[in-house]
Amino acid sequence: MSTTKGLVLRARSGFYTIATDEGDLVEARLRGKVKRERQASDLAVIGDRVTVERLPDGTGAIASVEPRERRFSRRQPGPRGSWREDVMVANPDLVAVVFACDRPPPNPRLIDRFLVVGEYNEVPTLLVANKVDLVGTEAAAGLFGPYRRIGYDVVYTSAKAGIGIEELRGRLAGRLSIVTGPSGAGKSTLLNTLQPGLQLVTGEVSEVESGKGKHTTTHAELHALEGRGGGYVADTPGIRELGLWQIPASELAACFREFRPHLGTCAFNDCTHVHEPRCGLRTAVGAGAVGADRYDSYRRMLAGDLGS
Ligand SMILES: Nc1nc2c(ncn2[C@@H]2O[C@H](COP(=O)(O)OP(=O)(O)OP(=O)(O)O)[C@@H](O)[C@H]2O)c(=O)[nH]1
Ligand SMILES: [Mg+2]
Ligand SMILES: [Zn+2]
Repeated sequence: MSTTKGLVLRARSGFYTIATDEGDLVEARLRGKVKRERQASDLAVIGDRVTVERLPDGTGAIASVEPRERRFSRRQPGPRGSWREDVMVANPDLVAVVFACDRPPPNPRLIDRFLVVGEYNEVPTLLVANKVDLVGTEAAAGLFGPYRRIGYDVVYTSAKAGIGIEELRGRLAGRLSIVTGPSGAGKSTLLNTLQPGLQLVTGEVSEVESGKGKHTTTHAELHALEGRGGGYVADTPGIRELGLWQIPASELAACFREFRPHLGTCAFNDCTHVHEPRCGLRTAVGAGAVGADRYDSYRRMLAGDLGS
């Protein structure tokens, strides 16, 4: 029996598709030993590097999963009212967060949650402002310009009008990335425009649903990118909420990158930047050096469903 190493492209209810280092695809299941040794949330996910034993019938068995260098995960409801970690991708080089400029309109609170999870997990985040054809470049810059000013990479695209596609291709080339964001933002349409051979299913955002989108993509899957540099990109199902997985309250403020220069200037070392006197961050918000919207996101996350 021969073994090989490979990359998990697809993981679905116990069945995995592995791109082996020998250049073929193998359908595999997990060995019982691996299931016992790892937490349920920690079983192989897309982006994991694994060792596969080749079985006589041409399928494989995953014998081990390599430790992850990075992850992008969220908090999901678990059994009996508990919470569990949902690792959306292992070892990503980039997380491309796609929001539409309209239909559905961008949700700044949700954008900030993606950015916070990216910062906490030390995964570079790219903001993709799609459907610029609906609002024009000026209005689009009004919506997403503030993120560029605080240092995030923003690409303006229209899958429909073919705008920004080469820029997006350049960002994905040679990397392992996922595209994520709300349903209906145009994630699958963008990837189809980038690489027509993918033929991903896309859906209409119906007016009846008030532009919310309807979850056309149902599972995450990594696809090999053609052309210069190669790489892999995963299309993923749209998400409504991004639960924060075990981000300590004391580390939240530092996950807002433009807050960092101000965090050492508070009177109290353990300042939560909410009610304490002589808070450097609140002073910066008052002076307009830090955006009130971002500070509002911080307070909501702090007051809401952090941690556990
Ligand atoms: N006007 C306009 N419509 C777009 C653009 N990109 C995508 N759409 C439309 O938006 C709708 C949703 O596109 P999808 O690609 O299915 O969206 P998605 O983000 O993959 O949605 P989920 O799979 O549900 O998460 C479709 O009707 C697309 O034709 C764009 O750049 N401009
Ligand atoms: Mg989709
Ligand atoms: Zn403070």
